[in-house]
Amino acid sequence: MDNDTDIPVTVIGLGLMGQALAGAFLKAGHPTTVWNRTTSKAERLVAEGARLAPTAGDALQAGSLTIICLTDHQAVQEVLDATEVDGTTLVNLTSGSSAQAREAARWAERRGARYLDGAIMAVPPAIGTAEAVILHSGPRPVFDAHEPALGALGTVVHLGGDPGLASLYDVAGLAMMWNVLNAWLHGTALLGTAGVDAATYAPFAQQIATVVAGWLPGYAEQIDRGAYPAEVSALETDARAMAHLVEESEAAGVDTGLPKLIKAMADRSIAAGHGAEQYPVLIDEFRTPTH
Ligand code: FVH
Repeated sequence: MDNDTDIPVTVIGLGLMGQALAGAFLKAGHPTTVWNRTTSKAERLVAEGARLAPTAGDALQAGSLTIICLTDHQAVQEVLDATEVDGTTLVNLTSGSSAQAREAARWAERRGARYLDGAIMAVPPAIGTAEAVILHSGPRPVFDAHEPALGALGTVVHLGGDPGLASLYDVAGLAMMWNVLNAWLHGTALLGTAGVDAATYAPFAQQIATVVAGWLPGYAEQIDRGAYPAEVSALETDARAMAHLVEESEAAGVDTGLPKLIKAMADRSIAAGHGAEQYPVLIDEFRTPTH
């Protein structure tokens, strides 16, 4: 394993994220070559010591490791299709679906490149700090060989050999984030009708979120076992409280879409005979979608 910070690296794509990635490599001491369609975005990095390559192909040849961070996979194909990638190592941190990641991995293999897909779970200012978690998936030996250099970007994790895993974790994390935020916004709207402002509700909501987060390992165990004994509460008890949430929302003139969706899932599960089981039995509703 090479852990020398003089390993030359390349960053293709200098949007907000690509600039942060290249900046972190430079700060860690890596000779850094950059390329971007709009060359002016390289100016600050060049002033900091980066080399601006005239073409993407030239940039690829300069680094023993190339990070790609563009808008989407289509942009990646547009840039790489006309470029020689044989013998290079590509780490594609562009957001996309798991299917796109797997297709990109097959494409790279056909063209003779080593390929890791990745997902950045951070915003640009966090890049280069331990707070920036960057997920990778694809061949483990490729990750191991480049982990020291990748480590300049943040906390790097390898999830497994399936190149689609990083994208799947990415969307799973986003689902968590948006569902938590939407639940909080819903509660904030409800309490707002009684004159409670968002800042007053926030600490209470934060406490609930923390308590619920603590349930996850035990619930995960039930899901993995496929057995859902009601240890603390039965689904039919939850469903009665869900009805209150729908009623309160209707009465307050707050949007009922989310609570009705949650209640419909519970109702379907109860109708299928799972009312006496515990909440995570709803996993089956997600596994057999009606939408
Ligand atoms: N910014 C963030 O907080 C998030 C955090 C989580 C993950 N993302 C993903 O990172 C990818 C890039 O995001 P970004 O924020 O850097 O995006 P932009 O600032 O809009 O930069 C886009 C770059 O892509 C280049 N580009 C787009 N299309 C093409 C193309 N057809 N050919 C060549 N380059 C292309 C664009 O070039 P230019 O417009 O400057 O010439 C930028 O370099 C993204 O997947 C996020 O989901 C970031």
